[in-house]
Amino acid sequence: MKSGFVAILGRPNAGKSTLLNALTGEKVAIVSAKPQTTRNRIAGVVEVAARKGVHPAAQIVFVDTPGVHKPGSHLDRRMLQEIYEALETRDVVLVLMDATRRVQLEAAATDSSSAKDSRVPQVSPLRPGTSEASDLESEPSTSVPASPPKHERTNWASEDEFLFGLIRKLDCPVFLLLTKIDLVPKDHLLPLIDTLTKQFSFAQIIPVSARKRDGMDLLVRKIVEALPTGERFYPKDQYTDQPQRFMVAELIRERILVETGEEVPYASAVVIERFEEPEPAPPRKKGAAPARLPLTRIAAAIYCERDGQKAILIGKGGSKLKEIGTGARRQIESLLGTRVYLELHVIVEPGWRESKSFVESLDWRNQLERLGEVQGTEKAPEDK
Ligand SMILES: Nc1nc2c(ncn2[C@@H]2O[C@H](COP(=O)(O)OP(=O)(O)OP(=O)(O)O)[C@@H](O)[C@H]2O)c(=O)[nH]1
Ligand SMILES: [Mg+2]
Repeated sequence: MKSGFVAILGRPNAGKSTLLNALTGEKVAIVSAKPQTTRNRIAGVVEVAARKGVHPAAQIVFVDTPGVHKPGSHLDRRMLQEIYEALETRDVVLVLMDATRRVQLEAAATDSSSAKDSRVPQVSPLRPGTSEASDLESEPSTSVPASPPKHERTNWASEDEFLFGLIRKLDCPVFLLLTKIDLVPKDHLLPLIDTLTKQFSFAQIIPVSARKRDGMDLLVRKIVEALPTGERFYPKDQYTDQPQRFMVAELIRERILVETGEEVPYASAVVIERFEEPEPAPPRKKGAAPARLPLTRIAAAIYCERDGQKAILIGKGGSKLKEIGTGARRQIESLLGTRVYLELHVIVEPGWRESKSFVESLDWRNQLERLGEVQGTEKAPEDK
């Protein structure tokens, strides 16, 4: 069989997490219309059956990453670090470009060459290592309705260059994926592909729509062809590396992204404080009525940076927190397959995004280590 790691790279909102979910057929990563949704790298594992005369069976470990953006806070730098770590182990890299945005940029570049407007970035050719680029003040009106707060809007052209700089250092096959093609007229795609082919020597260029599942089979086939021969990295039925406890935290954060605006989603973080799995149900007696689903009890803290943000998260008479809780609980119940009792509370932690220790403590891999330590300490007296 074949197996390997495939890093999914791209600017914020390119559709990386949507692609991961479409490929795995599971909700592995949260998705939102707001940029910078993903904060940690997340693996999604896909088993591919052998196709006679086409390819052998394979296990592909896709690794979703945070969107490449100019770091402003310690949280941003941590997100960039996650990208570097995903690139350390990879056999193939997928670079996702939102086709709707590229079409806008192409159009802007064409307009600018006639209007000679120096503020519009030139998209061709992309030069790695050069960070000077013109400022793009208004966002293109693409499929993505939401925009980051003004102070977080950064320079798109230079971030594209940074992304290309990252992949130029790689020695593995790099595929370009034009995403969200369901939103772009077909006649716009060909010239775009032509331009991008001149800018970088991609091993493959594949237009996809994760939403419509267009291009998925071709993508998987090309990846399997490029992977080395090897054994599975994960058990056959495991679809992600994230423990459920952290998927739950992400589902709560997803509701915050959906339910709140402005600064609040960016200044929010979720930490699970209590996660009590139900006792295994006793065997059912013959003829007895089916037992109610077991209950998982979860308590989570939502961190934000200011009192004003806390007031927004709680809402009038607690209404907003209730909406967040109800929406999250439904998703968590479908993830866990149990009923869920969810308790949420909001804590102000001023300037946490700038705090190295706080940001590190949020990382689920670090939390997992600490939990292991705590459990180890609790068990110690019995071990003696
Ligand atoms: N129409 C359409 N929308 C898509 C498609 N893929 C993603 N989107 C939308 O694009 C937005 C961003 O998608 P995400 O998957 O969260 O993007 P991302 O690259 O993971 O973003 P970050 O985590 O912020 O870096 C969401 O509103 C998605 O629903 C697609 O194939 N078609
Ligand atoms: Mg994402």
